[in-house]
Amino acid sequence: MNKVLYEVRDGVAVLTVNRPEALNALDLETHAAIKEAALRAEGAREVAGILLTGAGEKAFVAGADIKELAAARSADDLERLSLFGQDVFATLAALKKPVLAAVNGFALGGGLELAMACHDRVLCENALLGQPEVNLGIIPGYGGTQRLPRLVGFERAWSMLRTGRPIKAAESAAAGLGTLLPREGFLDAAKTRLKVMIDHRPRRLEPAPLPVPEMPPELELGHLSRSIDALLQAAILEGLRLPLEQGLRLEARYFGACHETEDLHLGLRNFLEQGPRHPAPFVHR
Ligand code: DAK
Repeated sequence: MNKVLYEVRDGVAVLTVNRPEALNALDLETHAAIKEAALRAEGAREVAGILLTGAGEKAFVAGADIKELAAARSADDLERLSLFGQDVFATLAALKKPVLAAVNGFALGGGLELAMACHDRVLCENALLGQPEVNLGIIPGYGGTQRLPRLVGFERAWSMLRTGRPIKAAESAAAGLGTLLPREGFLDAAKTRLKVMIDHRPRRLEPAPLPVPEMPPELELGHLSRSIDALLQAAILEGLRLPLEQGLRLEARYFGACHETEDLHLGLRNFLEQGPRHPAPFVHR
């Protein structure tokens, strides 16, 4: 089965991530298929803009494929996987034709990072957006620590990243993540929005360093891993002082460092054995 569907109509290439049985979670094959489809659309004379969405009613993309992630054997493995994903997302971000993410449901973890790598986003009213990685004993590895603060501002991103709590479509839109659209006729309205982007130059994410407060706010983290939180804080605070590209490389290194903690293994095993709703028994090491 094709993991990314490719369809061109009226000058728009619609790329649909197509793993509805796993809520369109991104495994390596899907990453590669996204890159291939994006480059195909960029090279196609009949295509003026690209719409990226998820198959089914429920999800845009519910994250990286956690089962695949749990199979990584070392920090180097993880850093390599992270750089692979970042390369796919960098390809999307650098396309000359405008790329709009049509976020039609869950956009979690790697799913939100994928949407943020696009040039803009429309958010269906049923969408839920977040970076829940800390629940799994990891930090975002596909650009979330660097792109989210640049889109929604430091304080909101600091809270979303460190607590893992998702936000609904209306709040996401108010925060600057995209434009809210009704469920009825969502994809057609998304295409109309993309046509506006085709006629004007799409805005690009500001790659300059982002100022960070000297004393970032304290947060209540409950059961979440303090060792993972320390790596996450460092990735955010050190990364944002750098231009985007260097910040992304730094994030990949901190992502790899999660492998040295006990909490990564506890968090991933907990997800595989108990599912997403059972809090992991983190030991903060
Ligand atoms: N990976 C793999 N399978 C997933 C998945 C995921 N991220 N999300 C959902 N699924 C699967 C479920 O396991 C389930 O499969 P079966 O049990 O039916 O075989 C199926 O999709 C339907 O899910 P649910 O039954 O749970 O559906 P519900 O509607 O009840 O719940 C939910 C929907 C989205 C609230 C729930 O599925 C959920 O919380 N899912 C996990 C969300 C999440 O934590 N996302 C991942 C965040 S971590 C990396 C760099 C970056 C990353 C990874 C690696 N490298 C450098 C390697 C990023 C990591 C993330 O994205």
